[in-house]
Amino acid sequence: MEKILVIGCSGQIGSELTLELRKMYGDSNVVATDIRPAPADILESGPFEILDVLDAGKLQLVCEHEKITQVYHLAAILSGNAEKRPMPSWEINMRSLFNVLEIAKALKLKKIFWPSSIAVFGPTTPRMNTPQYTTMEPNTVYGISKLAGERWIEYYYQKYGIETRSLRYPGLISYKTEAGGGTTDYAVEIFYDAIKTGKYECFLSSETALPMMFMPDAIKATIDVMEAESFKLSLRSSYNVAGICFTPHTLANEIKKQIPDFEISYKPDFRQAIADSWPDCIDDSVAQKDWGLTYEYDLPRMTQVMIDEIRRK
Ligand code: NAD
Ligand code: AKB
Repeated sequence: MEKILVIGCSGQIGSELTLELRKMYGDSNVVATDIRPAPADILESGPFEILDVLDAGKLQLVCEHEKITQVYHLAAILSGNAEKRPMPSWEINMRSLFNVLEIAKALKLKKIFWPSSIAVFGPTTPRMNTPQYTTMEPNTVYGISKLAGERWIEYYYQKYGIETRSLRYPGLISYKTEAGGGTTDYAVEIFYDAIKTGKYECFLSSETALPMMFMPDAIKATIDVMEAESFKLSLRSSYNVAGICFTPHTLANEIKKQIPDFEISYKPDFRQAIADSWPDCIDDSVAQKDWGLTYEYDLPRMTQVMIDEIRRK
């Protein structure tokens, strides 16, 4: 019997992944936690606890009391917010990971999921079809913490046999919960503003290409890599997952097909430099080969669902 702990259940990914895990493992077998209250559907469907992942003592007590076997550790400070508060963000991103890994070692937990990001790449990385193995010199606090985290999860696998699993998510696009302070957030905000006001002022320039992924594809990839048999995984750092690559200009044109009067303007801010250091699109052939990564959503299909669902909200 698996018993799962989700850390950061109230965020953009956690608010959807928790419900999907409850469908798979049973509502009472997925314990949702966050430092802030959870959305109503998480509170109503199963156990929830307020938990600061930096409190290692409480984290261990929850894992022991609930007889946890797997952890999905989603709490982090994302790229844009981390640049505003470098040291506290480093502390949250790194110490939380060590707390989870040390408890996994002490309690012999079966599996840990910890997400990495395209932020592990930097200005010296090839931007087009960025390979799985390449130059990685991130120049953001967030990117440095993700690259260090990748090294540490591989270390805990090799030294202590902990089944660590990870994906380098691109920017994630979803309609349930707002994005949490990243550089790719424009691709979520644009839909809300297009529907509410018919206009959007983008904080990246029109031709800034970035890899993105629609949330249902990200949730499926997360569960697939966690469910994959151990021998199929050829790497224990983190898998490239590519999704869809587009610029703000391309996305705006796609939205105009549904909302013809939609207008976009551009006022790049500090996040432009972050985006400029990240790939345009990445190569995820290793994930395809090892555990069969696939996608359902291309740009037109994702745009249609985003507009329909946000209108419904
Ligand atoms: P988010 O900011 O929406 O959610 C993170 C959650 O963690 C929040 O609900 C927050 O309250 C919680 N949290 C923060 N500090 C905490 C603490 N000390 N203790 C407990 N909970 C705490 O982030 P997200 O978009 O859901 O991202 C989840 C993970 O995926 C992060 O590691 C992030 O780096 C990674 N990721 C996200 C994206 C994306 O586009 N959303 C892309 C790449 C990687
Ligand atoms: C961010 O923009 O910080 C995140 C990410 C790509 O890691 N969405």
